[in-house]
Amino acid sequence: MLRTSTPILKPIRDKVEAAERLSFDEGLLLWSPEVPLSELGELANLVRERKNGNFAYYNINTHLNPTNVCVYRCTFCAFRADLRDAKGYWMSDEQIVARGQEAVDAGSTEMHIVGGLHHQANYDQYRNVISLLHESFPSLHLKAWTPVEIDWFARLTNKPIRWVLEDMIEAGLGSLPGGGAEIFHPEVRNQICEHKADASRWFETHRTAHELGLRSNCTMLYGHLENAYHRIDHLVRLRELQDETGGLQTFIPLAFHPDNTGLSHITKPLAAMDLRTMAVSRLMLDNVPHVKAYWIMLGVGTAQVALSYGADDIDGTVRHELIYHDAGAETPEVLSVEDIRRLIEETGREPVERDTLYRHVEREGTHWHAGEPIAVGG
Ligand code: V47
Repeated sequence: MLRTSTPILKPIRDKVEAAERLSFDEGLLLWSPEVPLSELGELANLVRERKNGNFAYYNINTHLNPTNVCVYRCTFCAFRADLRDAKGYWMSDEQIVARGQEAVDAGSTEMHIVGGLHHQANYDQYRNVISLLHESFPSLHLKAWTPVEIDWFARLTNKPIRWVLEDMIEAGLGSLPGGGAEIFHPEVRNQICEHKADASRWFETHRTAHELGLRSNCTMLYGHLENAYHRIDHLVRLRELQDETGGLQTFIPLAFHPDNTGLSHITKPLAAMDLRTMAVSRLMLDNVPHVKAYWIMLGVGTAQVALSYGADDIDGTVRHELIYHDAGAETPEVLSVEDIRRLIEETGREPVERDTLYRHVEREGTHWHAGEPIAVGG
């Protein structure tokens, strides 16, 4: 029995204890300042422990952003560059292979690959990123391309999304990361990224990926122009996709970082907003197995606390992250496995290394193999 006591939370508390689904309006209520953060955290923690016990997952991973040059101008993005910008780049094959080698030498199980939509790159150049890495490092799981990129590749090739995904799978694609979701509701999306793939294209891409047997993640960018209604709308849309396909593995709430962006006048969300978003997400997404506290974005301290506010995963060692660091993130560039395990253990949770598909990793130094899939409770 929980100790929570705020009267307006009572019906919600009863439903959470009975493992019943919360409605849209109940989700909205969770954003009310009348709902104390600590009680919300307690409820989210109940769901978190029901699903994942005392485990806190991490992986050993490396990022690769093949280019920062981008035809789009999302107002929240500090990473993009124009075609003629001095900071614009496209990675050579040698640089890509060197990054793969560095990843494997560090014991990485996963390469996280996303980037810009270069004005002058053709589809084969993007495909080559995947095939080059897959052929050179077959054990490295390639979690690559958001629906924004897949949609762009469909335009470049004049083919359907399904064709692009099938072709990328043939090249070595292992799963889709959660990016490009931002806020689905057009009232916000049209203000922050009006040109790129809209919500229906995002969902079509993930639905098709799931039909083809891929797993994927999902995200929500919060703390900019959106309000509670837009956030709940976003979560409910994801919950509906998951009811349909069951292919979503992890939800990652992403706090907006304003530095060097077109929205630099906005104040970065603070820990209370981060923890409330984490908890509400865990409570609304009753059918998504994992919720991630991305330490790069939250900061290590808030990520630790988030493990008691609904999160069961902390992402990975993360080498070469650029998107958040370009936007003012002050977190380190990489954490060692010892650091990650210690920061989890300090919270009283048990660290578990997983691969991208949530299988236990058994490891001897940089040699590893994926064991049994991690069982998730109801
Ligand atoms: O889609 C861009 C966000 C996303 C900013 O799948 C920003 O495991 C805050 O999706 N402030 C890409 N956010 C990152 C992403 C991700 C990260 C970690 C793990 C996984 C996963 C996926 O980053 C973008 C956008 O929503 N973003 N700029 C910014 N200034």
